[in-house]
Amino acid sequence: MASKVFELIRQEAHRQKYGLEMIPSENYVSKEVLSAMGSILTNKYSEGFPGRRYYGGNEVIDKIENYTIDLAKKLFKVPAAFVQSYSGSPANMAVTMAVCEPGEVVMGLALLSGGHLTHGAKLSFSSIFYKAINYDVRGDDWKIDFSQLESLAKKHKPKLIWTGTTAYPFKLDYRKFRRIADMVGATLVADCSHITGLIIGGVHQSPVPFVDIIMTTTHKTLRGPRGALILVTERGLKKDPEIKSKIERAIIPGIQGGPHNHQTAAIAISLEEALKPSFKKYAIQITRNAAVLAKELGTVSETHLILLSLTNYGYGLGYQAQYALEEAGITVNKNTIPGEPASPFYPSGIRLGTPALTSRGMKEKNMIKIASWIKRVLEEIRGLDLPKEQDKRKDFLKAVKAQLHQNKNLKKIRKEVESFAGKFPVPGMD
Ligand code: DSN
Repeated sequence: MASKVFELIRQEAHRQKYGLEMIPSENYVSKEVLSAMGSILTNKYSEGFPGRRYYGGNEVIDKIENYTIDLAKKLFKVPAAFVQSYSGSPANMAVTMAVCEPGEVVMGLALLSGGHLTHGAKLSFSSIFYKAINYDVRGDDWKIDFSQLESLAKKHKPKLIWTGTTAYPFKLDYRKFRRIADMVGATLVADCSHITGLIIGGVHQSPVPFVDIIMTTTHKTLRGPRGALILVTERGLKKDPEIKSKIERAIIPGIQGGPHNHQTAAIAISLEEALKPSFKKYAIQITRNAAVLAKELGTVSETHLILLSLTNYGYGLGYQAQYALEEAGITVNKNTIPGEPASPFYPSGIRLGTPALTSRGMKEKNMIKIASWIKRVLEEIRGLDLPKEQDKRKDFLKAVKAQLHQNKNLKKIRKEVESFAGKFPVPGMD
């Protein structure tokens, strides 16, 4: 009898096809990427690096890893690449271990300003084992506060400065970060996980001329399998000639054991895909779609994502919007907004984006339609008296979900969304 898991995978495939995937860090991979991920390469142990393994039988695995490294160097135009990190967080840990001794100062954008956990958030390794200092975005325009960053850097003399965001709808100016890093002698690292596809497509400035090290996940705008790349620039090699061996030692034995060879092979395929001219068109369309969607929702986006404040509906209601949109077949995530007036668990915004929709071939006119559904859903929850965290009811989230699940208007929107979404092919499925 087939495992129950296959029926669950079928249900998830249905959700991915008949819904609108708008979490900006998600995407659809190609059939070829899926095939490599589901291949016999998962059977092999290969601790170490090509030509330097602890196990026999790695002749082919060495070729796969070397090929992936070569593709990464070619795509990003860098002299060194490491492809074994399981995902973004372990890759950021490896970079931090390679650059800093425990207890040294790392600086990154605060989580509540749209940074990442591993850039110095409380409870993450980055502040447990290192001295983490966070910079913020400005309260008025939500853009990075470079004057605060400069004064914090001068005061705390960080060994490492992160540039990188997870909920930031504006372009980054790497030159400004470089200037500050140089003032204090810090290693500048770009975590461009969210925007890598945009960089490759030429719609965002490349960090390569400005930073020492780059970390990117491979599964967001890059449209590959889950995984990560660590890249070292010419500038980075000059700053620390030992950096390559430090990164290797941090990956293994520092953090990881055997690499996931099926994942490495799937990354190689996604890098081949990103090297094709069609990828540039894809990146351009992502940002065009996001700009139109943002405008329709009354805000702006210069990238692939939109951070929408819902304070005009009430404080801390992001979860209500997330659940209501989910009932309508639209997947987004609740998110804090800069200067969050409520709490990280019950934040006042939602985060949404266009990479996955663009992979299905959707264009600007489709964004106008999708924005109209989102606005209808938000209007619908405005009119409902949903249970709130402030009610101090233990089961208030369950009660919100139950009430939204009964809602006829949301069901009606869901039908429209399903019929619309079902018409667009899904890479890897259709
Ligand atoms: N979880 C990722 C995101 O959604 O942005 C960041 O690691």
